[in-house]
Amino acid sequence: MIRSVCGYCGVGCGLEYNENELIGDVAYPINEGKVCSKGVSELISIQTPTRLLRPQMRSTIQEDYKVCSWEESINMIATAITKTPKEKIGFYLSGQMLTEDYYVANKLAKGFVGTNNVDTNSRTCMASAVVAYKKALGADFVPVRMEDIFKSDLLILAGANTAEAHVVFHNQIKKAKKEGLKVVVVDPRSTETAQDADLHLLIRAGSDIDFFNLITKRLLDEACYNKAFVAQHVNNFELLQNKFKRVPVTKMLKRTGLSVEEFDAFWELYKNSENIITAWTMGLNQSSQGVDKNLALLNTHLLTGKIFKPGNGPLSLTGQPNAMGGREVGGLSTMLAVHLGFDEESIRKVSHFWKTKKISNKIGLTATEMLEADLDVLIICHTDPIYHLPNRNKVERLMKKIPLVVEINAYGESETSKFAHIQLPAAPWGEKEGTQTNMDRTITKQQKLTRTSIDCKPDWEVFQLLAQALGYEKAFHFSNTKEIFQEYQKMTKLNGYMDMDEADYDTLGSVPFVWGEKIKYFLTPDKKGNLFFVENKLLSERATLEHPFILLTGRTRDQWHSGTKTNLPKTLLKYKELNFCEIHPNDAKTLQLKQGDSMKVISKRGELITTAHLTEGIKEKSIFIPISNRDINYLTNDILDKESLQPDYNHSAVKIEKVIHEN
Ligand SMILES: Nc1nc2c(c(=O)[nH]1)N[C@H]1C(S)=C(S)[C@@H](COP(=O)(O)OP(=O)(O)OC[C@H]3O[C@@H](n4cnc5c(=O)[nH]c(N)nc54)[C@H](O)[C@@H]3O)O[C@H]1N2
Ligand SMILES: Nc1nc2c(c(=O)[nH]1)N[C@H]1C(S)=C(S)[C@@H](COP(=O)(O)OP(=O)(O)OC[C@H]3O[C@@H](n4cnc5c(=O)[nH]c(N)nc54)[C@H](O)[C@@H]3O)O[C@H]1N2
Ligand code: SF4
Ligand SMILES: [Mo]
Repeated sequence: MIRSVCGYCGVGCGLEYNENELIGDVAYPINEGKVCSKGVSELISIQTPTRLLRPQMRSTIQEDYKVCSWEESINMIATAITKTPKEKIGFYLSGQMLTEDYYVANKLAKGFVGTNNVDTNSRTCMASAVVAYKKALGADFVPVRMEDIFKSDLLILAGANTAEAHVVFHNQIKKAKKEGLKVVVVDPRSTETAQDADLHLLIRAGSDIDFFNLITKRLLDEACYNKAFVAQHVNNFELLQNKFKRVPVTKMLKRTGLSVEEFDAFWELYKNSENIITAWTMGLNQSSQGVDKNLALLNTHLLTGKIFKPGNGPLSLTGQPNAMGGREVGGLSTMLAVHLGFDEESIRKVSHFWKTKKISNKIGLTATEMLEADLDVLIICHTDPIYHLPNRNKVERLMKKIPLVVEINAYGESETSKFAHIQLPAAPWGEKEGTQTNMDRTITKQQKLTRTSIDCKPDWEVFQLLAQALGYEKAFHFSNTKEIFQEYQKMTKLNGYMDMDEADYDTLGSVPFVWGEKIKYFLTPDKKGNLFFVENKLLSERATLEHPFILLTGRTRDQWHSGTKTNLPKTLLKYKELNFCEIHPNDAKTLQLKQGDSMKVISKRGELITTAHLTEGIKEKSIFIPISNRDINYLTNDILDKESLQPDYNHSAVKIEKVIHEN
């Protein structure tokens, strides 16, 4: 029996591998034996004909790929890097890479190639939460854990569909409910999560700042904020209080689409709950004001002092298995490594540690900026930007202009593969080992369960080969993931509050390590939390007469993003279709659409064909299409949050046409 962990979502469930069978690990603290359909299907996805098994290359994207050797492909990339100015080189990483993969890639790019153009798909996912946590709490630090729901009285889930996106956590929520936890869901759709809640607030997409500000307004007006906590631990209170004297309450409530009665019912519950956790994900982060939405939420916890104590706190639900680990390593272009920035002192410390003089003090390009920057070399690992970036027609145009696009992928069928020049075969989950940090700071270890396919390599090895070809053998001579993890552990000591060095690589498989458990205080220089006054500036794309619907996008339970691992003949779990569009029956009637009809959805930027699914679970004039439809981002707009540069995937204006099939 081998004990490993699931490589899909940020819950990070423990698994047990017995003679070709995967089951939940009963002894694992996170899931206590429970798993979802994705977890148990991990094994099947390793054995598919769609795996990428050999390195291959081509001179232009019009040609077919030809199989080549590792040596040939790595040398070609190394030569291109040597000839290219470093600001024209980009590394596009992923929250699904393991910590060791991330560490080697980040060390190579920032430490030795000398470019900070290292960013990750987490930019499209968690960037708003990162920026807000740093502003309000002082660091990208999640101050509450999943298990706290059992000590809490009220869980608010805002813009999060745990029933489909964090399945095992959702099961625990249901268990906690039986023990008395009340659950409020704030979502413009009546999701399965909403159906399980005590109260569902069907708010208008994009109005979360108004909603959280309405809570703050009540806290201030009814003086039920925590005066002692605020006085001792929180900055900017007077400023906030003054600003809130003049907020337009009626207008704010109107923008949320909630009635006075609905908000009052919520307020009664809120006011009378001793312990509160607010959890959120993409409904808040993916927004033109994603950071502000986060700050409005964080304000409520700072004002009530419901933070750093059991059963309380703002819990950002990380989506990918190692998005948090990647950020800790330094996978975002806006930080250097181990949560350190690009200030002189940090660069000095990291340069000394890596024994290099190449680190630049210039913040790198984000994933959402890279394609516009006329790069000459782009290395993409474990993610599919052609599929996932917004405004796909534009993304395709820009990608085509890059002279060398390298894709490291375990599967051959990504959308990006159509635009790459070199494809390198990675060893996927099960064929490699390494660590990941789940959504609540738990470091877990994926184990190797089967032999690595002959020509595939774990992602870290690919970056190490490249580093060696560039002449950096001295800094890159790791022989296994344990050595990398241990170097990373040493590095975390450069940052006072990180305590990963206490973890033991060898036992992580069965005993996960939770870092930061001693941190029960703000990580700002003055050890105080910061309140910020934010307002809904209505910056998202608006519905117009021509494009009267707002498109929401998101997940379904059994599919993982582009589906390279889940949309396979053997694993295709028919829980939900891959391609459908939720639409309100009244809107469908106006458009003469019936259940199952073919429909064309069109935005200013592009279009796609989908199938009507009539449901009263969505607000009128909004529609929802799951991201298992790989064409989804032909529709979406590329408006970004000004601070986090995260896209606004959930607010694109579209029109709908019925597709008439000729017989
Ligand atoms: N099955 C499955 N699970 C996954 C993934 C997957 O691909 N498949 N991906 C993982 C990843 S990377 C991530 S980031 C997470 C995402 O996890 P979630 O964010 O929980 O998943 P989404 O389906 O994107 O849900 C976002 C919710 O926000 C709502 N929403 C949209 N706009 C607004 C708004 O303006 N305000 C509010 N309050 N709500 C809004 C949507 O209706 C939707 O219900 O899931 C992770 N888990
Ligand atoms: N419209 C819209 N767009 C979105 C979102 C949305 O909600 N709406 N969500 C955004 C978010 S939150 C996210 S996280 C992104 C996700 O977007 P992506 O990261 O592009 O989605 P995935 O399909 O998970 O891509 C992972 C890739 O890694 C490959 N892979 C699998 N295993 C391995 C391995 O071991 N090594 C390597 N090198 N490759 C491997 C897979 O084959 C796949 O091509 O999408 C973003 N885009
Ligand atoms: S809940 Fe997440 S981590 Fe757990 S089995 Fe499902 S996909 Fe894997
Ligand atoms: Mo994500």
